[in-house]
Amino acid sequence: MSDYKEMWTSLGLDQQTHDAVLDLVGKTYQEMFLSQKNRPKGMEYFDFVVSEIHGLRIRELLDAKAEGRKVIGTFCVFVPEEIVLALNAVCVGLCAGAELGFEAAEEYIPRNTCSLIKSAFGFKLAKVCPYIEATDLIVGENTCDGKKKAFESYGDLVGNLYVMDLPQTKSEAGKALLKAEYLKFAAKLEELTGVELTVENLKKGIETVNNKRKAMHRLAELRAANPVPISGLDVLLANQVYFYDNPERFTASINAICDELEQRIANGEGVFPKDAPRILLSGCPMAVPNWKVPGVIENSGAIMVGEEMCTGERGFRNLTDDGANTVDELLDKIVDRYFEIDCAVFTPNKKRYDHIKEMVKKYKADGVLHYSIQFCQPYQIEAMSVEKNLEKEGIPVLSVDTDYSQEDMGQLKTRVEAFIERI
Ligand code: BJ8
Repeated sequence: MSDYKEMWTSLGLDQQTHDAVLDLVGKTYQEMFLSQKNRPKGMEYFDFVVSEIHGLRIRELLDAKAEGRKVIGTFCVFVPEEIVLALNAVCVGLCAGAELGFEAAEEYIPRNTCSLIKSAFGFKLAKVCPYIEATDLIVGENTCDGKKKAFESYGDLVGNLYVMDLPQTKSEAGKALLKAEYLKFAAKLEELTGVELTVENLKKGIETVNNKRKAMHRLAELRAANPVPISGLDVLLANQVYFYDNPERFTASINAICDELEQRIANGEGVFPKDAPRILLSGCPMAVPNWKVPGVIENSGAIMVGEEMCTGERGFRNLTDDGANTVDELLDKIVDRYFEIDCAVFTPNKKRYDHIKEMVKKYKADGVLHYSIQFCQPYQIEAMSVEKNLEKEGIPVLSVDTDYSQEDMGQLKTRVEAFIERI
């Protein structure tokens, strides 16, 4: 670790607060992940990744920069990684999942802003995120009102923000807007990287990201088994690491875990007993180290069998078709792929309800826990429709609103335990 101190100082981090953050992540990880029983051996890779979360990966990013590659930070699964990779840049997710620097953040955004947005400000203001500091460009997006307005002042804070406009309806006009925005984004990145989009580099970018998604599809499908061969916490962690790890190495690690899980299934081996209650998690994204609700679920004897969220199936679900012969046609294929994302900022958003039901069936879930971050209106409002829609069909739903604090742990546990009794 002492090895990295110099690197962190050069990035302008506040050493004391940063040490405290790493300490907290390490302790929480120990309690929630390393204490699990019968974990797949392949998860050792992710233990290593988390232990090096601000170490080795940051060094890799800085090495890439020294070779002339650019680092692009993102906050949303609408940012097309295919284009970033095609232009020889590196893509890293910047969402944070801890309550840090919130008081300072409230100088910029109101107290009743969702924790995901607040932590973006908090991590920057507290000088604890080497990913933010390593970026050449940060991409914001006009999705929910909270993000859209917050990015106005976030831009002043970070100084390298680019904001992408995004549609709010699944209409032809909406699709045309997405295409126009992806064209602008590509031009911006071409200017930044000095690389031009070609059919070859775009196809290569598509292939790399699709491989990552295919590995996640494989992992997801193995969770339909009974007993389930891997905990939901471990899969959520993989989903979180998905956003900042080297894509090829990540894909290989997930495929290695899948090989191991296939063997476990053949042996009838699981992490929880056969017939343990199965829960599908649905709702807002969960960034590292936001493991509170999953931890409560799995410590109460139920197992998570799927995540209908951007750090889950909403993020990796669709592949990009590379069957085209010009850059413009390939960009159309990319637009087609991203336009399918059923984020709650879209209206109407009926397909999301259908997808939740599909996932319940596919992963044989006994119930759905809908998770909304407090003050997230799009997901809080959709939570009510999800509940009505699913309960009508006999699928039990528990809707939970929470933030990044630990204060409601007791209350959460009581509600989750009562829900598990009901399913
Ligand atoms: S595609 S879910 S990553 S916008 S939790 S900041 S919605 S108030 S994160 Fe998202 Fe893209 Fe949609 Fe996915 Fe606003 Fe809600 Fe906060 Fe949110």
